[in-house]
Amino acid sequence: MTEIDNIFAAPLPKIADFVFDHDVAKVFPDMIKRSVPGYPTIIESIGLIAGHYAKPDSLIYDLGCSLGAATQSMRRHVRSSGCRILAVDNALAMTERCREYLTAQDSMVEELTPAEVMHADIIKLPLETCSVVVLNFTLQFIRPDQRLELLTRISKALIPGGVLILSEKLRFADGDTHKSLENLHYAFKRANGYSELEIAQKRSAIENVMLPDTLDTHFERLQQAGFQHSHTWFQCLNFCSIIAHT
Ligand code: GEK
Repeated sequence: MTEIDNIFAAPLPKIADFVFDHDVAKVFPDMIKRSVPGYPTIIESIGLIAGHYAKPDSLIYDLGCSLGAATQSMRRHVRSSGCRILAVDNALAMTERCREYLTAQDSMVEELTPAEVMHADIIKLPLETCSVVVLNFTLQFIRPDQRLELLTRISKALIPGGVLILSEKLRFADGDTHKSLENLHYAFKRANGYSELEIAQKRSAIENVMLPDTLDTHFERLQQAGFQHSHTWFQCLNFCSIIAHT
């Protein structure tokens, strides 16, 4: 079902801003695994963390779900009775395929937590009371001036004891640290078979679309949004994941 990512393999006359269209959706599992250090570990661990914090009869959100990798992991790990997962994305190419993946999972595994897929913009989506929210590499695609408002709505929707799992690519205020980890990230991509041209063209396509923050900015913003305590639980090179507690 999944194909090899060669979207940026040939020289492009003009590099347009990156969009989550059908071409990307088709190769997405390969693209994200070869581009994000630690992605398989993060996905498996999101299931584990959600399983630990999900309360019985509660809602779990996967916001910016893409093809639902985090949702699939949570469906396997969440064992509290009466939970359901809502996986949301504003790219139709993603939500259509995400439904197919979840149906395939249903046919292969028994006793999964029920999940629904919704095509919606998470900036406009009213959030219901919930116990776990996942933003797995999604916030970095939200306009910076809209990030605090979104996180504030999430912290208000979460029940006491609920958590947000926030994974992001990081920027570093210290130039040397930033350069060193960025270079190692390129080494990671090279080791996964991406050429110099692919790396350079992808960087140009994504630089106006995906805007990473520093870890300090994340922690300050989470506090402002109403989270009591936040800490990282994972970092590999310049990619990290945070748990924010209500
Ligand atoms: C995973 N979480 O595999 N509303 C809804 N979705 C959005 C919005 C928005 N406003 N903006 C961006 N997205 C996934 C990976 S990918 C990360 C997440 C990456 C969606 C966008 O359509 C895309 O599917 C996703 O956020 C980001 O666990 O490609 O690096």
